[in-house]
Amino acid sequence: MEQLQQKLEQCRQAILEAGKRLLVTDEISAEEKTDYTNLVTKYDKATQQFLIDAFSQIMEDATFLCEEEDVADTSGKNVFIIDPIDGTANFTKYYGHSAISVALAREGRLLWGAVYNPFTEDFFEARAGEGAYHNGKCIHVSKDGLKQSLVAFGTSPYYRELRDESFRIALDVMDHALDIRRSGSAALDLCYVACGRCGVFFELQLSAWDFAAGMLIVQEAGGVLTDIHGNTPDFTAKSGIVAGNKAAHQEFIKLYGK
Ligand code: 2AM
Ligand code: CA
Repeated sequence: MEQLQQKLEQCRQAILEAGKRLLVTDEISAEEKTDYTNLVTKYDKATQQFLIDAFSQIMEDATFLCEEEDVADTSGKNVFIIDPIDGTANFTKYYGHSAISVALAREGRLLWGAVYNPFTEDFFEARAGEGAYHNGKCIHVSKDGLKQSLVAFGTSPYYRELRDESFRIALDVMDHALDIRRSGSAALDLCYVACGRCGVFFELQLSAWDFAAGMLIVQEAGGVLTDIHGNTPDFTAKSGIVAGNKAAHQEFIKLYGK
């Protein structure tokens, strides 16, 4: 246990160091992946490689499921699920709202999740069974019902066919909630649910690296995270995501669940 604690501290330090390297002021040029909204920069790739190298040194038998470069091996004892920059579009615009997202899974269970926004130095973290933390302080989801809540959402930019449905729900939920927010980082949206800033977050399709770390952080903060049908998603696969405090999540699923 003590040894795991030490290893997680080393992982934390690697994430902080990777974050420092994202505080760039020179020109960020982006390459298109599948289309003009699906961007990657040399920073996404460098951050991913830096973290893979660091975590491989820290944990024996580590394998990786990552957003960039088709890295997808979940066969190891320790599986790291990494989005090197969640919110790349924001990053290319110096928007200050992007995060490194890292989950560690063992034997099919999430063991640790960390989401770090280096621009604001917000470090969200959770360890299974031990609560969720924001910069070292224990966090909890809010107690607000939907009517009193901000609802964060994403538009599944890589799935154009989900755009109308995403906005239909967002438009409709404005009549049931305090207001809506679209931040550009699903990992941070999940952390905002975990610390009570938002009552609900939804996005109709996300990849494992967008939500695995945030999933554990929401759950450990006392929240609920399901797919749009109300089922627990597989954190190594693509899924629609609805996260919230229990009451607001339930109201949301009742209104928009399939
Ligand atoms: P990414 O930057 O790692 O790809 C939110 O909708 C999710 O979609 C984010 O987690 C973000 O992850 C992704 N995304 C991709 N393109 C986007 C865009 N143009 N604007 C906002 N989010 C985008
Ligand atoms: Ca990314």
